[in-house]
Amino acid sequence: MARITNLSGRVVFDSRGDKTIEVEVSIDGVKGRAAAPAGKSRGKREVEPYPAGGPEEAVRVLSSVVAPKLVGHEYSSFIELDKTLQEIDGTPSFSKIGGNTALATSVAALSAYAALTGEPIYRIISRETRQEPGLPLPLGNVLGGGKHAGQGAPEIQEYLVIPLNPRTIHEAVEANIRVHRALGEILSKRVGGFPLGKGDEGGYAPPISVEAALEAVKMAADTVEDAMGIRLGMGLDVAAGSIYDESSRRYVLKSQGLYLDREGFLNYLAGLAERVNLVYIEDPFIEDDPDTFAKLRKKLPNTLICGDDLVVTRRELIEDCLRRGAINAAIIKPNQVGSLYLTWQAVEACLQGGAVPVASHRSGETTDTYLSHIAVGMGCKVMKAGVLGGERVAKANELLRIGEEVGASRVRRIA
Ligand code: 2PG
Ligand code: MG
Repeated sequence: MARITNLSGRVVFDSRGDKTIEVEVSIDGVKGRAAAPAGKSRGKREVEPYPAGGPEEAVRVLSSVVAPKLVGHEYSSFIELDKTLQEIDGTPSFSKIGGNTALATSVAALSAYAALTGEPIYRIISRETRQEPGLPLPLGNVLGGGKHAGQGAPEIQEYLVIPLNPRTIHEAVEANIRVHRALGEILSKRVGGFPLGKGDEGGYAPPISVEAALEAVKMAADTVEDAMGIRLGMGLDVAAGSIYDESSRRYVLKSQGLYLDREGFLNYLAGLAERVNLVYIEDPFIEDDPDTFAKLRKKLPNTLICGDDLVVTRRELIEDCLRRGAINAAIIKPNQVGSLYLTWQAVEACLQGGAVPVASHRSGETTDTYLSHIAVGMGCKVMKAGVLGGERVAKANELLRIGEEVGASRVRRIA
C-alpha cells in the first residue's frame, strides 16, 4: 500500500527571479518535492500555468481543491495520478488548478514514491513507458538572443551545440562546456566593450548580428572538435513567433537588415543551414504555418526540423505535423501540458512516428533535476537544458549520476 499522506505547496523563485510553485507530497510519510519552470517565449496552445491570480493563488487552490481529493489517495503510477489530476481540474487547459501546479504535484508524488521504494525516478518511468533507460545527447545554447536577452543581442533566440558521437556522457557534457568557454574567449576578443553578459539561459548575449553570432559559435565548436576529437553539430532555436511582425507578415532580423516573407525566410534559413551545417533548427516559422516547416524539411533532409510552439508537447499536434511532413523532431516540455502522462503521450507519438523527442528545460528554471529522469526514462534522444548556470548544470550533472547506473557510454544517437 502506498497512500498519499500529505500534500502542501509554497511559492519559491526560479532562475529569473520570478515566482513559481513548489509542491511537497508525502507517500506513507516519505516526502518528495518538485517545482515548476516557466517559459518566456510561449506557444499559444500551451496550458495555463496558473489559475488567474498566479502562483500564490495556485498554492491556495492546491490546499483547498487538490489536497482534499488526493490525501488518502492510493498511489499506483504517475499515469493514474495524472489522470486524477486532470479530473480534479476538469478543464482542457488546466485553467482551474494550473498546469504548473499539476506537474509539480505529479513529480513530487513520483519523487516520494521513488524515495519510498528506493528506486530512481527514471527507472520507475521507464518501467511504465517500457523504454530501455539510455542517456540523451545534451543540446545546449552557448549564445542567446531574442526574448531571452537584452537589446542589441541577435534576434534569433538560441545558438546551440550538440556532441554527435561522444564516447561517454561525461565527454558530451564537457564538450558543450568547453564550447561555451571557447566562445567567451572569442567574444571577448572580437566584441569591443562587451563584458560577457549572459541571457536567461546562461548563453552569452553579445551585441552582434545573427550571422556573426553563428560564425563565432562555429569557431568555438571547431576548436573543441579538434581538441577533443569529437564531432559537434550546431543548431538554432529561431523561436520564430518572437521575430514575426504580424502586420507586415514578415520575419524581421534587424541586425541583418532583413525583412522577409515566409518564402524569403525559408531560403535564408536553408542557406544558413548549408553554410554552417546546422543539424538542428527549432521553430523556424510561426506556429500556424506547418506547411512552410514541411518545405524546409524537404530542402534540408539531413537536418532535424523541430517543433516547439508548433506542437506544445501535445500528441495530437505532433501526429498531425508528422503526417504533414512538417517536423522530424519535437520539443518535449512537461509544463506545456501540465502532466507527465501527457508528456509521455507526446514522446510516444514521436517514437512511433520516427521523430526525435527532445526533452527541454524552460528559460525560467529551478535546480530540480527531474527533466533528466524524464529524458532517460521516456526514451528522449536529446535533452536541451542549456550549458552553464547552476539550474542548467544541475540537469547535466544528474545525467552523469544516472550514467553511473545505466552505463556512461549508453548515450543515444541521432545520426
Ligand atoms: C524555448 C524555451 C527554452 P521558453 O523556446 O525552447 O529554451 O524558451 O522557456 O522561454 O519558452
Ligand atoms: Mg523553443
